[in-house]
Amino acid sequence: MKIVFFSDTHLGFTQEKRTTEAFDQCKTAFELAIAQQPDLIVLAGDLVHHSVPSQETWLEVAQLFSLPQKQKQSEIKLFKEKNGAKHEVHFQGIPVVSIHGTHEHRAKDYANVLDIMEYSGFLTYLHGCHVIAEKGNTAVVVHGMSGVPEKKALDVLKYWNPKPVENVKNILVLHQSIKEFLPFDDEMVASISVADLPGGFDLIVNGHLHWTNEFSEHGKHLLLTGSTVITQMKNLESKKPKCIHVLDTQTNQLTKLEIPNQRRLYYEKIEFTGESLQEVFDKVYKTVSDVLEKHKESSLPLIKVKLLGKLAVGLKPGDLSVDDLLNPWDGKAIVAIDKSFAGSDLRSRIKHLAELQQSKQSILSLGLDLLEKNLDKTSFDKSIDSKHLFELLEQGEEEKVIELLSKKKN
Ligand SMILES: [Mn+2]
Repeated sequence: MKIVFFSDTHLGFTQEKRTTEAFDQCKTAFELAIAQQPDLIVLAGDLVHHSVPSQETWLEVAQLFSLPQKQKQSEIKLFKEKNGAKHEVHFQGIPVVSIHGTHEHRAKDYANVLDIMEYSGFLTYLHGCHVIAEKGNTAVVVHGMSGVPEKKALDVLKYWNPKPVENVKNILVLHQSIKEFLPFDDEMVASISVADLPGGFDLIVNGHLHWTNEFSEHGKHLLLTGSTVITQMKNLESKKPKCIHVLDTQTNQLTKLEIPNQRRLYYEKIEFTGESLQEVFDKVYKTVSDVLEKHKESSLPLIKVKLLGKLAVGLKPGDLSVDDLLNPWDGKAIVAIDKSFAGSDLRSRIKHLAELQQSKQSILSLGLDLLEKNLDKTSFDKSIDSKHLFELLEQGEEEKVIELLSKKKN
C-alpha cells in the first residue's frame, strides 16, 4: 500500500503580499501526492489557519479537497472504528484521513472544521480512534490523536493508550510538540518526549512542528511532516524545504518529495555591541542586500532578520523604526525584523507584541492563557472547562457564562 503524508497547510494564512501562498502550496502538495497514485492520503492537522474560517477559506478547502476525489478510485476498503463501533467509510477517488491540529481545536460543544469536512465527504476524521485500510490480504491501521493543549497532551495520550493491531502495519498520527525536536531556545512547550510515545507502531507521524525531520530511536520510527507553507519563519524552516512523504508499506521505504517552486526563507542573525541607529540601519541593509545577491529563484524571498545584542547607550529598541528598515525592500523581498535586544525591559514586551501580530490564533491562545491563570486563583479552579468558557465570552454569550458559573458555584 502506498500512503502519502503531509500537514499544516494553514489555508487562510496570509501575510502582507503572501495572500495565495497557503492555497498554492497546498495545491502543489496535493498534485504531487496524486501523481504518486497513492492508496491513501494522511494529513496531520492544521489544515486551516483560523478555527472559524472565512467563506473564502471554505471555498479553498472545497477546491483542494475535491482534487483527490476526482482521481481513479483507490482499491482499498476503509473502515473507521471508534468506541467499539466499526463502519465502512465510502469515499470517492483517493481517500483522505486527518486529525485536527492546534488551529482547528475548539471546545467540545462546538463544531470544528474537521467535523464539517468529514460530513461533507472530504475526509475521515480521527480523534482518539483509528481507521483500517484493507487492500487484498494486507491491512494498515492508522491511529489518530488530534491536537490537544500541550500541557494536557501526555495525560490525554496515556488515557487514550493506543494499541497497535497485531499482524498488520500500524501508523500513529499526532499533532503535538515533542521535547527532543524543539530547539533549546524555543518558546514552544512540550509535555511529550520520544520515550512517552507508545511502542509497537511501524511509524509515528507528527504534524505541528513546521520543519520536516525523520529519526529512529528505541525502536520508534518518527516522521515530522513539517508544514507546506512558512508561517512562523523559524530558523529550522529556512534549512529544511517543504515536503510531502510517501510510505510504501511493503518495503517500509519512506520517500521525501520536495514541493516544487516553494518560497525560500533566509534566517539571519545580527549581533550588536552598542551601535547607533544609522549603524543598525546600515548593517541590516547590508545583510538583506547580501541575501538578495545569492537569491536566484524568481519568487520574492522571505528574509527574517533577528537583531541581538545591545544598542548604543541611551537608545531603546523602540527608537529603531522598523518601517525605515523595511522600506528599501518593498517589492524586492519580504523582510521581517525581530528585535531581540538584550538588557532591555522592553525586550519581552516587544517580543510579546510581535507574537501578537503574527496571528489571530496567538491572541486567542493568549486570552485563554490569561483566563486560565485567573481561574486558577479562584475557587472554580479546575472544575470549569476554560476553553468552553472562553468561547462563550468570545461570542458575547454573557447569560450562558453567568449560568455556567453559578451552576458550578452551587
Ligand atoms: Mn501548524
